[in-house]
Amino acid sequence: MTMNRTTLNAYLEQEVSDPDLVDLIDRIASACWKISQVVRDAALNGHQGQAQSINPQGEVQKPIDLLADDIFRHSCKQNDRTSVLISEEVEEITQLRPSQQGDFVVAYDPLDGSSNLDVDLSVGSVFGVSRLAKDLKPLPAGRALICSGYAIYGPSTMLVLTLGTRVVGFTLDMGSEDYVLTHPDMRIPADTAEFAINMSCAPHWDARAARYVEQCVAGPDGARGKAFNMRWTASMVADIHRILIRGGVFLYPMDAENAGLGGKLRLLYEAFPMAMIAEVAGGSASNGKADILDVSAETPHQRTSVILGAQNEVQHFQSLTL
Ligand code: P6P
Repeated sequence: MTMNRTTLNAYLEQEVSDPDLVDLIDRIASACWKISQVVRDAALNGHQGQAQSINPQGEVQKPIDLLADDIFRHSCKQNDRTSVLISEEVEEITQLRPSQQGDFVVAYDPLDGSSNLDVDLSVGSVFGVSRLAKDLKPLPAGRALICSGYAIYGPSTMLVLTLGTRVVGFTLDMGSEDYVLTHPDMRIPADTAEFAINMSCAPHWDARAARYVEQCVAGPDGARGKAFNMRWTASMVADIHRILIRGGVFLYPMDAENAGLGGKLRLLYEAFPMAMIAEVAGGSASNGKADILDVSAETPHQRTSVILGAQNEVQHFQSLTL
């Protein structure tokens, strides 16, 4: 039985009226295809190990992070209306063309979770597309995102994106080099019994995060009345993808080690795109106090805590008063 093959191009032609936006998403998809090839051949081409340069987060940049950024940047530049690029790998905001000639803003993490590459675990790229605000403020508002998505480079390469009404997943057909629609409506159930958190941060959590996890691991006789499973891949894309496939909740709560920085994860090119995807898929995304999409972006590499996924779990976390 042959699958009804809806390709990414056919989907975009049907769903997006702005040809320039279709072109931009197409180019981002093409960049992710190229990055998937670089990721697959990393060990063969000496792209593992560490570079000498340091990214805005103060982390040692691996050569492949830089390569992925070049690929992403080059692709977005080919779009006639992309005006601003905001990349995890570059300190400054890149103004490609004056606002009169372009209005798309692309905030992206070209290779998220790259520390997993050396051990052959899934990594990904994350992106959020918005239009320049009227005041030309280059930093987008979360609720102004027009398209968010990620690519996951795992056993298969998938591109998951939303334009605001549905979350759809395309699987890369290596033979035809098409992205084929395989997940036409990805949803996050309101309840779950699976949480994702880096447990080694426990000594640094605030009381609420500690209480939430304590309840999760207390089992059926505990306050939650059910047993929870736990996963942590140290790759946000992989953890969020699992939640979109089988439900769950992802937590990177504030901890004493990251409090001075505002959190571990980055607002513009990790939390905002994933929050839009989560909300459109019927889930929630909070910084522990407010919806992430309502947080105001003041600096390009601003950080945040993230509680994202099953709506009732996010609400339960926020309801824990201590
Ligand atoms: P930790 C990867 O570096 C990342 O930005 C996210 O993809 C991931 O969820 C998190 O950091 C992992 O953090 O503390 O487990 O290394």
